[in-house]
Amino acid sequence: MQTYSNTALQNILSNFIDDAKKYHFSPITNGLINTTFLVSDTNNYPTYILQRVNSDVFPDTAAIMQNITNALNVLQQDRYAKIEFLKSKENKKYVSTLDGDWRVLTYLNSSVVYNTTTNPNIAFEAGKIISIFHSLLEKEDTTKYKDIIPNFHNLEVRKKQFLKALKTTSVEQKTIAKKAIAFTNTLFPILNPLENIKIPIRVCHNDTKLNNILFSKIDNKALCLIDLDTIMKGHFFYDFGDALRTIVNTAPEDEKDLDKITFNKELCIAFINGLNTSSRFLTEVEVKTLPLGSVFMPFIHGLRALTDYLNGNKYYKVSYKNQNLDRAISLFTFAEKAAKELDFMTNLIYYGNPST
Ligand code: GN1
Ligand code: MG
Repeated sequence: MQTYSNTALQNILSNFIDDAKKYHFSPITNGLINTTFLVSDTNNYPTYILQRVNSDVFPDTAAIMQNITNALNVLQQDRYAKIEFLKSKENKKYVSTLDGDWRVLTYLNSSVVYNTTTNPNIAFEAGKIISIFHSLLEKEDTTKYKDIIPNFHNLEVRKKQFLKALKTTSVEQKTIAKKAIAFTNTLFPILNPLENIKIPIRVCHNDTKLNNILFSKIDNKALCLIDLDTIMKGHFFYDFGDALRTIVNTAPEDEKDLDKITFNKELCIAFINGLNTSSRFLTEVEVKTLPLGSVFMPFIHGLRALTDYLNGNKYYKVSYKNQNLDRAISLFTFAEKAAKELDFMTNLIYYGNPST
């Protein structure tokens, strides 16, 4: 990862505020795409987030900022905490420098994120804030939203990318990835019922993993969703499945000890109870897709990680060579566990009555 001096970052910040020299920066490393810093003042008080957009993944920053602005305008409600992007001195929501586009947003005081949880209250709150996000955006005109990454969660397209990588990768890489490749053969067929399904298109967050939800440090209430770059059209089961895979599994998404990968029913019940607090907007066909959504999302993420491994780790930041492969096997293992719980989830979603 490229490193930046304090002065370089202060210079970028000075495009947005006058007293940039009084701030210092610490990297936030749980995102795999963008480069992010927490900006704190001389009293060590966190005040802003400064972020460089990864232009390989997100070539059109203006389109991203337009989608985010559209959504944030609607999300300004009492039950949803306000996040604001600072305008630059030239009245823009980002500035372009030689090495990319940068933006600054307000840091929410006393907030915290969790990478994983074992706390049902957190699971409940996560479900609740996702259903608030969707109920507020329910009436949005989806045609206003640009496709930031076309076919982001399109399994057919991701399958083609995977098959292409399989053809072009080395024999050695393919041998190392044998187990992960075998997994795909069992999981693809399970997802057939979601193919060509007619289902509403909504404005989705498209990256609702647990650590993209801000919680209050004081009472653990969910405040809002962060990491808004993939706000674009999608299906509700994307946001459902992405959250579920990171809440119901108490291990991180690149966990190597597969025995630690869980489908925790208590957390699942709490998450779905949280969702039910504002989920009246969901149509019958959407409700029907939810159980399989919890297999679809970990699987498609695993497939993308495996494809990136076979391609030589070009897309995701990795901290060691086989991290994408570990992530793929871990995600496939969770997808397989979720596939065994389809009846449990169906009962829970329809009757609120878990058959434990
Ligand atoms: C990427 O950068 P981050 O962590 O917010 C990815 C998501 C994956 C996630 C894996 C634009 O998000 O789709 O779920 O890594 N975002 C993009 O944790 O590819
Ligand atoms: Mg993201």
